[in-house]
Amino acid sequence: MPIEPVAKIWMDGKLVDWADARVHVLTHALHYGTGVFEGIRAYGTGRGPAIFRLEDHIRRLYRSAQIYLMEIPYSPDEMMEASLETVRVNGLKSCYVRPLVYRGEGEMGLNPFPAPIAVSIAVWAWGPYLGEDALENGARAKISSWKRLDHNMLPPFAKATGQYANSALAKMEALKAGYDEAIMLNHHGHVTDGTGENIFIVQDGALLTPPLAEGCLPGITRDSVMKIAGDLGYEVRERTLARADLYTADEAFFTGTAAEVCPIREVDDRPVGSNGRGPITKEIQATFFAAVRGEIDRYQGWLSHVNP
Ligand code: PPE
Repeated sequence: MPIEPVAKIWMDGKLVDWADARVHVLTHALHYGTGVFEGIRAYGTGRGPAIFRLEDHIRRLYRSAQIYLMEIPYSPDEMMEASLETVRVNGLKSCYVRPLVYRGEGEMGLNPFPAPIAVSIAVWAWGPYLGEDALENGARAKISSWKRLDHNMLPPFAKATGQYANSALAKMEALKAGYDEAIMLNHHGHVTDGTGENIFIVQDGALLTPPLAEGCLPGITRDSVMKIAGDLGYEVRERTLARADLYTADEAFFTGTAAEVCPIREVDDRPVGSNGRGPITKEIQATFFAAVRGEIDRYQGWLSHVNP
């Protein structure tokens, strides 16, 4: 679905009209993938919209920039304030928030250093990433023939624009084959991530997710779910997963800012558990949605309210 324009986008310190938020065709990042970004969501709460784990997302943005030797010309506090302001001025009850730091126009060639650093923050309304039906009944996933990025090739801990060509190849392959999402293995054949999600399985009542060093993005939803599951009394372990662990799991689900907590009902045509949303997935999903909407006191600290 095409995104619905909003009023304003934050660009290099100023709010500009949606239609004016444009870049030149010789923008360095457009040619060489030299950008880092974040994906954040704001949810409606009893006190108006609140951005979920804003500080953690902005911290990860600075880590991505650090990996790519990019100096962000604003402080983390300024980036947080600008994110809140962009949500506020557009008047949306809930939305996705996309800060982007990229090499702009003025220089071409593979040396990125001379290209100036530009910063933008856009917001838009974004519904369920893998569809409403998948949130309830589960997504159908396929192991990709495309391997996930390796630490010494393109560091999976960075959320960099160019790295997503890897995800796009895997996503297209899965969609063309009739699946909703791809799951990528690393060069050892271990499970890493979906194209834009971390992965959990439930086995004998415990939650298992691959250790980050396997090549996962250090997901903030992953971290939230680990905390929520622990608080609900479940054992949570980081453990290397092989593809057959997915085939034989009692339950499986994706986590991500865009994907939220989304059950996986099938992997490579094998039904996972009951071939739908499992009971533990359902409980964690419900708790997650209550937390982001400000309905659970112990998780209030994760919210940054847009209207103080
Ligand atoms: N792994 C990958 C590869 C990934 O891109 C994401 C986020 C995650 C895990 C989950 O991380 P977190 O959002 O912090 O829980 N993917 C973002 C981009 C989606 C897009 O299509 O764009 C997101 O969910 O915002």
